[in-house]
Amino acid sequence: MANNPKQNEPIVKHIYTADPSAHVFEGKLYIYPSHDLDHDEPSNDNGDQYKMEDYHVLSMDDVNSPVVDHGEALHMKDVPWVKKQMWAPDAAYKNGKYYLFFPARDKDDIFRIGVAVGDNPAGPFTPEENYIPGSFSIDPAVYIDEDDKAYMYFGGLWGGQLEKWQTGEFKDDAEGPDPSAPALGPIVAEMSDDLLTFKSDPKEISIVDEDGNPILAGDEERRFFEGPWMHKYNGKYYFSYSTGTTHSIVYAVGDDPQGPFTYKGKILEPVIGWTTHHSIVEFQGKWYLFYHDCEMSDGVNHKRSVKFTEIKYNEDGTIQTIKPYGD
Ligand code: FUB
Repeated sequence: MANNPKQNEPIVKHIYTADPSAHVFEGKLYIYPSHDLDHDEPSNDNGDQYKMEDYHVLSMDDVNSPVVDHGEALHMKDVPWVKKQMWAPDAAYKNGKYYLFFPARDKDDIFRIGVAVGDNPAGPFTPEENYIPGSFSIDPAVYIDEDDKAYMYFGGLWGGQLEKWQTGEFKDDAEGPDPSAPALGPIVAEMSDDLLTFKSDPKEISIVDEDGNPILAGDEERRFFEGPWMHKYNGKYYFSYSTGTTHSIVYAVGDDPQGPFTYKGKILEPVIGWTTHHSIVEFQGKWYLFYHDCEMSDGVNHKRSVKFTEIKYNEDGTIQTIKPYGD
């Protein structure tokens, strides 16, 4: 199935897609989205409406080419540890193999992060028997640095269960910090060379303001909510994420892939729909933001569509804020 998208339009219209992780593999753009199901059940703050069951991989030869849907690359029925809700995935290439990383609820209803391996960027992918030991919460993003070290960033509040892990163990009734306390940070773990396990224990990332003070939990315009992404630009590490309740994609910059990161600003203003989730990729000399919104479904939060648009940097390395529907 092929669709010829323009920027800021759904890249495919035959299925609902969300949470796009874009990568350049074998000279093409590959997009790893969530596959939203077309149902009419009610929504809640726990995200039960996001009941995705499989992944499709999309690709484009270039940004003016048709988008190819390579079909189902992984279904939850083939993943022994998964009970439900295959949420935002990512992919990586290493050691001649392609890796699909994905969060899902395990048989105890706890979000974990799994990995599946294949020979082709479009899949199919063969899942590991169990989730990555020590993994928790949602929204994995794997970044491989120029020195070949690989890091997984992950975490998400509310339905993503990050609040429940503050003691290092899952506590079902745990609440987030007081608004005046530092916000919960996203999590990073260095990965083993085969990308199947964590080399070190996952640790919390610090995001600070321009004075070096931690961003507070009550600072909902700037605190991390979900959807981490890492990219490098001019030798600096750009850590970007969704602010959830205030619906923006924002970013913070640092000198180390594991942080700390200093908050810099907004990349994407709110889109139609509650969630916002993105990735950033350099392709053929330009930088692109892949994101999603609910325009095609007239605002149904769990029926989202992936779009993309070019991003521009200022001379000082800051990113120009995108208004998804113009001025
Ligand atoms: O797609 C389900 C969840 O919605 C993702 O994991 C979040 O990032 C949000 O986009």
